[in-house]
Amino acid sequence: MKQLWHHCHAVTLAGGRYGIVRDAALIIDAGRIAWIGTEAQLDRDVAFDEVRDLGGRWLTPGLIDCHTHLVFGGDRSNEFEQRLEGVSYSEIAKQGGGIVSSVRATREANFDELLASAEKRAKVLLREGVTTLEVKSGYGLDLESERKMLKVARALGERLPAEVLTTCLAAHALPPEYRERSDEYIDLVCEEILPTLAKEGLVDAVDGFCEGIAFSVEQMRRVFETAKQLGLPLKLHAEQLSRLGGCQLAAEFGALSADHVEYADKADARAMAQSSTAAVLLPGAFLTLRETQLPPVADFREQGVTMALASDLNPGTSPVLSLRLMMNLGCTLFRLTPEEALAGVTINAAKALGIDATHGSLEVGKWADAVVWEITGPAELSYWLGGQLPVTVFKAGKELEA
Ligand code: DI6
Ligand code: FE
Repeated sequence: MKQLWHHCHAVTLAGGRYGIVRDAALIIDAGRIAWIGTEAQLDRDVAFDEVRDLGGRWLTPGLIDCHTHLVFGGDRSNEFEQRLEGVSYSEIAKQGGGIVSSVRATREANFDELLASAEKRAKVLLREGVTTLEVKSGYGLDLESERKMLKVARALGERLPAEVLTTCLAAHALPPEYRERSDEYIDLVCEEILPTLAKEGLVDAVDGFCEGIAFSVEQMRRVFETAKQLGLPLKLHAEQLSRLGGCQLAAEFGALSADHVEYADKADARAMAQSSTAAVLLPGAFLTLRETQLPPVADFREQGVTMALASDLNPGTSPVLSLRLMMNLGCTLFRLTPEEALAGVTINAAKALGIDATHGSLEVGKWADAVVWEITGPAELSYWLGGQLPVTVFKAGKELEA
């Protein structure tokens, strides 16, 4: 099946750089981009099975949400109300709320219930052009429940017209039954949960929460050593609420990404640049927690650290259902440029997932994952605060139903 897409302006992100081809044409062959150039350069003698006139609209790579916790039981809108009344996040946690309440609800929910609620949320993301997303476990915190979450994520990948990459985040929080025994829980993660789920093919990457309220650098080092032995790529929730040294650990292990990173500094940026560890910025959590410490965007920029943007979709600190809204907040709160915001949800998000050889830009050889936007220019993608832009979405060259 050979297609021609033409009469559009393409933001290619080729080679990881922001670049525009005006009056562009693309040849799509068997779901991949076979050629891209200007309409004037197009070889008129080639025959196509299908020709699509994109009406002079803008074409971007399909959006990639590289950090979500979108599989979970229940919701925590009650805690949102409590926080508005002045109850703190840690007080709520002490009363048995917070992450632990999502753990309880996730353990209680069966596979079908988890899948149904996750699918609803994922579809909202997809409607505005997300063609690939990452889904973390981390609300199960025992072998069976972590397995259930990752199986739901795999099932989502089969049901949705989008790709789903799974990340095992068993080291997300201390399960209540391990109170005061966090090293023993890390033993369980390293000796049982990770090896078993990796063997079952449920794990594409390993993540952890390195923070005072979660796990220490030394505990995360053990998790990383285990993951490395299993041949799995690494990610880390690092420097979100304090500077513990997670970014340095992520860099030392050559992790794909360090995420949140509000409390990272210049030395962290330097180390991350050297190990090609991406910084995944999560303005939804920053906003929800009314955080004031800004991630060191200028240092990342200066050191050449890859900056991705993601939803962090989770029931506690980032009830976010729009990646485009994250582009807006990335610009407004973190002072990214609209160009950086678009790179952050395409090629740089692909780098943060280790799939940039095949995803994230409009380049020969890559999957024809793309979005057609009715906009006056690419900055408009970051400009609107919410709402929905009319789009046409292609996954591997195939148009998705609206
Ligand atoms: N960082 C966060 O902000 C969330 N997880 C994490 O590692 C919190 C998740 C929750 O409150 O449910
Ligand atoms: Fe997260």
